[in-house]
Amino acid sequence: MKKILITGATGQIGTELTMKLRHVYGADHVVASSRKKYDGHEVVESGPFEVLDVLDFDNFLNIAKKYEVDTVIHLAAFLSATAEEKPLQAWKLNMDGLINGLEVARIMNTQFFSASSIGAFGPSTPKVDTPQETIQRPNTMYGINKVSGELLCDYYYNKYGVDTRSLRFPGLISSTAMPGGGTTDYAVHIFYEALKNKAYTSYLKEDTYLDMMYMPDAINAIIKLMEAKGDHLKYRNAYNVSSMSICPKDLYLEIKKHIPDFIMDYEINTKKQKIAESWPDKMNISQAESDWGFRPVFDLSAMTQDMLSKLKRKI
Ligand code: VAH
Repeated sequence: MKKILITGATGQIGTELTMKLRHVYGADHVVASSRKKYDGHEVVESGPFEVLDVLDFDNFLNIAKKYEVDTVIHLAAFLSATAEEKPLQAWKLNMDGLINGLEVARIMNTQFFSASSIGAFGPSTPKVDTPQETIQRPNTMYGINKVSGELLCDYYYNKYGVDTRSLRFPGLISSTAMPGGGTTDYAVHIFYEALKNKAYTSYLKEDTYLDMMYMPDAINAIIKLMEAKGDHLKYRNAYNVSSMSICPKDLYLEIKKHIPDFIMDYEINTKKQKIAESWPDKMNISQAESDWGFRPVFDLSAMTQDMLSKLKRKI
């Protein structure tokens, strides 16, 4: 990967990924883009930046040509909770944006990364030890977008030879950028509330298990996948990746070890609870481990310690 275009670069994954890739490959090798130019944003100030609405195919292609990119990392999308509130807009952004990116990758002969999710699974998927290949009948617009996106990536690889690569992300926890409109966002907000108010009200039930991962592990997984030899990759639609399966109570008790008077209560958001309950509790990640050496390093304890120390400095 030496000339990279990132869409959605000011989002939760995009912010941390852009900064890491600029550190690894050099700032001028990483073109960040997002729908708006947020003046002062580290991604805008630290290297090449373009305003790009991924629904504008001509602009998408022109930017790829302008910088002669060899890699497109497509992150611009609505997350699960927002997609459930605005299903038609989500279909348009998540699907038309994705196929525009795939078309740019086909025309420019670039590598192509897109983000799938545990949301690509549904209520009939095995909840524990969820296989790499299993039933995928999600009942959310976001999940339908993710399954369709995975099938499109397979299609572009098999029909046009586009070097598509993707990860089924769990909930991602970052100290850098806030999440936007996800069902798993509680796992970020709880840290801020614990530090600021020593209290948090969870919108998910205490025993709602979901796969989660600390953002540094997610960023390293993207880089490792993109640098892997193509013939090592059995799956071009997406790989299961995760580093922990936790519930709100687990996270509360771990934070409480550092902030003893931290308290948590519950006000269940039935829409988000329903989405969360349709997803697996714990995915099997062995295919990612064997095909391209996926190795997360942060468990719940290490993540909590790092998040709290980083956020203390930030708040
Ligand atoms: C969401 N954070 O909650 C995203 C992610 C696994 C969840 O796809 O929608």
